[in-house]
Amino acid sequence: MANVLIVGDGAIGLLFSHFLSAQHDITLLTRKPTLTTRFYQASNGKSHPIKARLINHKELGHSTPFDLVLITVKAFQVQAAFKQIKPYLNENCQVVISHNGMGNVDELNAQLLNTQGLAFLTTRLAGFKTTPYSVNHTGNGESVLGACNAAASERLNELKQQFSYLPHFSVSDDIHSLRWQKLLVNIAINPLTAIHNVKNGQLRAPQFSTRIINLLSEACLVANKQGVDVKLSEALDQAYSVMTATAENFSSMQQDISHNRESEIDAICGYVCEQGAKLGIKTPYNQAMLSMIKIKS
Ligand code: KPL
Repeated sequence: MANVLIVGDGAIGLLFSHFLSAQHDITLLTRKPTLTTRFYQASNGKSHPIKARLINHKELGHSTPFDLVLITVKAFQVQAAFKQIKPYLNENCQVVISHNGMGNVDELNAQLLNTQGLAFLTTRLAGFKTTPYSVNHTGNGESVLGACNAAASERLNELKQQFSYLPHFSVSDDIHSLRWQKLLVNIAINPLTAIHNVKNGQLRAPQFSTRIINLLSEACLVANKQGVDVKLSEALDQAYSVMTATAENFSSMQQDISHNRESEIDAICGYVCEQGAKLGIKTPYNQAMLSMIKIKS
């Protein structure tokens, strides 16, 4: 049993807290002033209290140093969250990040001791908040964890055990490629659903196909130049199957923009533009999405 800190009580933070609490001591760090019990509701409608100790940043100092920290906040919130928790990690702590989009790995590695691990967890576990304090669990997609530094690679088996209560969980020795695969899906779906205010399934209409092909062509060129083996045809297949599987859902970016929240566009199209500029690849379609979403948020 590990002493686990989960940072962020969004839908994914609550789902991870629920599953990992079957095996570990969970402390859940929230920015909300209310520290009462959070709830997990299964798809069959049964609701259970989540076995976690709720704290806010003022109580961090009263905790025993954590063995495992799972950061579930959005890409642009990770650095600030890490700064808050850094003093409370034990010297062999494993830090795991899980968010849409790329980035954060180099910045975190530069701040960790070489005995502290860094790993990334991609997940297709799905849920939504029915109240600020409860999550409804809607889907059990795969979750895959991979090491992002040597200390995590060396202890990948231990991490595998620690996350074994997550549904459909596995580990990978090439998490960078898996992150790219998820990124390509996000590039095809998230900005267009936010700009046109449509559900994921509506993007299958022919009017969107040229833009989706152009966005993914640019991104695949960047990925290939980085040494990641992805093909445009596979990226398109994957994006259209996610549109079908989640046809009735609004993407996270559509929800962020329609609720006037900051979006993850910098970690999605922004990452492709930034890498494209470094690698000498033009990315006008991703740049257009980046600019349009920035204007809206
Ligand atoms: O990850 C997603 C999101 O909404 O952020 C999906 C559903 C896969 C769409 O890109």
